[in-house]
Amino acid sequence: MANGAEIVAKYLEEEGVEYVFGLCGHTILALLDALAYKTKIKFITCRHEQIAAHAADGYFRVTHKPGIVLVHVGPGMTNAITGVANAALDSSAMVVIAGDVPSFHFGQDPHQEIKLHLDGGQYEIYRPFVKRAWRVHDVKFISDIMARAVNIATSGRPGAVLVDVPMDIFSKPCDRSTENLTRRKVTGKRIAGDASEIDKAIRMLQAAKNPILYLGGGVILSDASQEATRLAEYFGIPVATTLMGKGAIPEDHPLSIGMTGFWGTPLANEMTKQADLLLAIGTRFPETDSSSWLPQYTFAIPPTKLIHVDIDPHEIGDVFPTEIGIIGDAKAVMQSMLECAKSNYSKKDWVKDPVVDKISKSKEAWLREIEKYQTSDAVPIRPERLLKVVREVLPRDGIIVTDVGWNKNGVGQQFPIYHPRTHLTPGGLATMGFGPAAAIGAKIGAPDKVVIALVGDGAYGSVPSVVATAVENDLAIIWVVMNNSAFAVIRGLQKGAFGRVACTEFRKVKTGEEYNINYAMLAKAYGAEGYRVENPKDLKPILEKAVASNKPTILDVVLDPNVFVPTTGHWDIKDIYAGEI
Ligand SMILES: Cc1ncc(C[n+]2csc(CCOP(=O)(O)OP(=O)(O)O)c2C)c(N)n1
Ligand SMILES: [Mg+2]
Repeated sequence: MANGAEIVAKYLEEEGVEYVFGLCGHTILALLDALAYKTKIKFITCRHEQIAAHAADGYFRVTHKPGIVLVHVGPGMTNAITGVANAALDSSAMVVIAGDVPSFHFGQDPHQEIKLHLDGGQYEIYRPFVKRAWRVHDVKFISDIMARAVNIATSGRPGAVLVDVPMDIFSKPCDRSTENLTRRKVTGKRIAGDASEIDKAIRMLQAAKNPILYLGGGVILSDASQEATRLAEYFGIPVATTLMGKGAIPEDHPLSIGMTGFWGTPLANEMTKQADLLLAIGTRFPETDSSSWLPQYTFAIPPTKLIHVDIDPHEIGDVFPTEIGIIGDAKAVMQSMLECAKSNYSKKDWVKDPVVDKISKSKEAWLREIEKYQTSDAVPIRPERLLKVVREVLPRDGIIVTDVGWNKNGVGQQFPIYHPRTHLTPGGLATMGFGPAAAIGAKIGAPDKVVIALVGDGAYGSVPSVVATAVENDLAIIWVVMNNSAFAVIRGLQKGAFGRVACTEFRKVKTGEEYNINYAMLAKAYGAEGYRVENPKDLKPILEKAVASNKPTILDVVLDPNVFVPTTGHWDIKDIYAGEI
């Protein structure tokens, strides 16, 4: 007879799970044993549960298979929260399995129980961000709950779920059969949109003078890039994206105008603002992509008319009034839109359309503005130069993982992405620490692709042990650390609003002297390769060498700390600091 842990392990294996990310604790030993000795599943030991959750998130983003996280009660569960909430907000499918204190000791202060408001109630702290949190009360329900957990995490708008298992339940024998554990699987996930609304939408699109197709992360989640490109090409519609939507259409496509918002491209902000019709697919119009929703910067809705397609009804009409709001899967809806277009209208000969010329001229003008920095030989190195070199070395289908800071904002604006699922970034929660850790899951999910994590020194310093997991598992990840001895993006906002600096730079407190960490030496201490780069001319050969070596490597790049990503949109926090709104 199998016990609870063996049933979970068997279920995961039947479900096709190959990796579980986590960190041990006494409440999960039964499951660790079952995974190791009763299945082929590999447990990826991380040195912190936040890292494990980000790694599972990165794995999902690259493979679209749910990320499975296994953590211990108490500090294990609480450490994982940041990574789970980050995944939840970016709609990554994730199943968190947590060991809990023995069920018959609930309320008795067993080791690591938190019960200030509820006996045995610590799993409740996940409720605000998971789609569902289960507590397994009886071992006979464990297989059903696991199947429902995977269904909920992976269906509709993907997200995170929690299965909390008191440790005695892992060890309880269960006489329920372990055959056909996955019989409850959802097998068809494409929710079609309302045909008459799609028909109306296509009529509006055909009649529009200067429409824009606006693609969010939902397009990538739905694997709908081809449909998006075809739809854009059918009507010759320029395409803008959110940060999470980058790569939904190749950014060197003649109709691509880049990312919108605070750190967006000037062209994307200008064209979305002037559009008479916006067809938005799979986006929640987040604040930074929408310039705090102020009409003078990115979106002026109204007068722009909005057609909004999303799988989650909560998003329709949430921030902007909507002409047509369609609930449905991005790929299914765009397929129907294309069919509707083909039966009613002929394809536009968009290649010679003046808008294509306008896009290309504007892109060239923007490039001319940043080119001098991209080719600058200045020491310390300009961040633009580093981004340019990383893009040149990274294959078209290579994966770039970013964090928060110059890396995220700069990549959003100045780093073209050509394929879906090759740009991984913490969109919603904007979590410092995501980039270094998500790269682990990305490389495990796509072992044949080059994976570069472009991250700040603040971010790398918050999760330095990621490299240990890479060395243990032979993961040839390259972390390019943008080392500027500061939480520079926050310091930039601080300087702009307060005119002076406090607590945003890395300095020795007594002397005020700069405190700069050598991450190349840290890499070597962990048994990885490490290079410190101070001269821009060394960047390319060293990065190429790192790619060719196929070993975990840190490139510690000393950067000019006083360069900011140009902002072409708006963020109202400056007005908030000034007490003006
Ligand atoms: C966990 C977490 N804490 C704080 C923040 C606020 N924050 C946003 S960017 C940033 C600075 C990041 O510094 P670094 O990684 O060195 O990148 P840089 O800005 O220097 O390019 C901070 C602290 C955050 N996003 N996440
Ligand atoms: Mg920094």
